[in-house]
Amino acid sequence: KSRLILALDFVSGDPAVFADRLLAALEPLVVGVKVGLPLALRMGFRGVCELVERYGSGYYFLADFKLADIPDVVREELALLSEAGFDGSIVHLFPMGLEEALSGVRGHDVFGLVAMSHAGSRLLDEHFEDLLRYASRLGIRGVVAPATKPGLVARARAFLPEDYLILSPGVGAQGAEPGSALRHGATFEIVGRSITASEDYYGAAERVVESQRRVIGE
Ligand code: BMP
Repeated sequence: KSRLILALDFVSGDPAVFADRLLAALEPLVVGVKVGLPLALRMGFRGVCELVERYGSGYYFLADFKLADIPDVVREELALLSEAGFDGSIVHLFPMGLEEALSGVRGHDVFGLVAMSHAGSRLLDEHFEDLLRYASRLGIRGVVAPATKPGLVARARAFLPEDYLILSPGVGAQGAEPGSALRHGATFEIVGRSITASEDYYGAAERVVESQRRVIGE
């Protein structure tokens, strides 16, 4: 239906009511929902699990807890997130040593973070090539690469195996134009505040999807 993944970080009012309203309305436009610590801390992990259960048939649920621990702990975290109903998880790659932890993960996608969207992430940027190489060795579902640094998205696309997905945050609130990451080789764009903070969240999502369609149609 689109290439739009909604980042559900910032909520107003009762978090369960807010999330319910958005997810019930946006299903025709949004393919996936990314949930991380902000929502879990607001509504409790049980509340998050209820959302996953209620809307899991309409959306791909991506757990974004940016796992970055010793491999045994990452393995346990992935098993628990999978058990909670999430379809995939975002994992930091810089701790490395993840081969064995990931080899046991079945039926749950793993996305490795290879760069971040904010300007100050210099240390990660310096190791971008290493992280890409590591990501491609791991045999995972894909990577997260920033729409705000389109050159990196293009390099990721050129370097990674063809079947790797590239998820790109940084569209909207962080300045990248909707569709711009797709143009540089991303598979999906992750968009949060420009939709969730809009009074007209449906219209905001529609505008993102329209821009994406123009790029895909090019
Ligand atoms: P927003 O569109 O509101 O800026 O949200 C972007 C989302 O993508 C947030 O959930 C953030 O955690 C995530 N993200 C990011 O912005 N940059 C990255 O490099 C990696 C991310 O996961």
